[in-house]
Amino acid sequence: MKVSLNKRILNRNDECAQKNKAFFENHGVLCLNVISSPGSGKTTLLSRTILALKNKLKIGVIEGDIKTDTDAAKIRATGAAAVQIETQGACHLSAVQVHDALKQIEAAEKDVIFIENVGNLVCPSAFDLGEKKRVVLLSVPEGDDKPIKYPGTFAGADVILINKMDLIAYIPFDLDRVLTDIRKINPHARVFQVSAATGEGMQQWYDWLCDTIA
Ligand SMILES: Nc1nc2c(ncn2[C@@H]2O[C@H](COP(=O)(O)OP(=O)(O)OP(=O)(O)O)[C@@H](O)[C@H]2O)c(=O)[nH]1
Ligand SMILES: [Mg+2]
Repeated sequence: MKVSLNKRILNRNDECAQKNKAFFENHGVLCLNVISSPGSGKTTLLSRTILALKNKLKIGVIEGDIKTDTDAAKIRATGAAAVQIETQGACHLSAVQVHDALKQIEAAEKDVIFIENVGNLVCPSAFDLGEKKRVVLLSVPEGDDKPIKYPGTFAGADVILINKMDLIAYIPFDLDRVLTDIRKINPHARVFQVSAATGEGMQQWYDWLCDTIA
C-alpha cells in the first residue's frame, strides 16, 4: 500500500515536471535547480550572480524554504523578481509548486529561472522540477566527506560549486580528496571553486551560465 502511494506521488510530480520542461523549452528559458545543505551559500551565490549579470540577462528566482520569505526578500533586494514557496515542513520542492509559481514571476519573459530548493542533500535530488540543469553546492565548512556520504545528489549534478573557498585556510578540508571523490561519483559534472562572498572564482560560473544559455 505504502509503495503504491509513493509511486503515485512521484508519477504526478513527473507529469508536472514534463509540463514545466515544455514551458521552459517553448519560451527559451534556462531553468536551473540549485541544491545544497542549509547555509552552504545558495542565496548568496544567486544574489551575487544576479548583481553581476542583471544588465545582460533577465533572471527570476523561485525560492523554496520550509518557513519564511527571507530568501525571496534578499533576491528582490538585488532587483530580480522572486517568489517564495513555504513548504510547511516538506524537505523539497515539487514540480506542481514550481508550476504554480511560474506566472507570479513572469517566467516566460526571463532568460534564466533559478529554483533554490529546500536546503538538504537528500530529498530534493529525488524530485524532477522540469529543470534543464542541476547545480549542487558544497561549502568548505560542511566537510570534505559530503560527496561520498550523499552520492545521489552529487551524481545528479551538471555543475558542482565548491563554495566558501575563502575559508579553506582556516578549516580542515582536503580539496584533492573532494575533487577525486566527485570525479568517481560524477565524471561529467563541471566543478568550479568559488567564494560567493568575495567573488573569487565566480567568473568561470558566469561564463558557464552564459555559454549554457547561448
Ligand atoms: N565566508 C563565506 N561565507 C559565505 C559564502 N557564501 C555564503 N556565505 C555565508 O553563509 C551563510 C549562509 O548563506 P546563504 O546564502 O543564506 O545559504 P543558503 O544555502 O541559501 O541557506 P538556506 O537557504 O538556509 O539553505 C551566510 O552567513 C552567508 O553570508 C562564502 O563564499 N564565504
Ligand atoms: Mg537560501
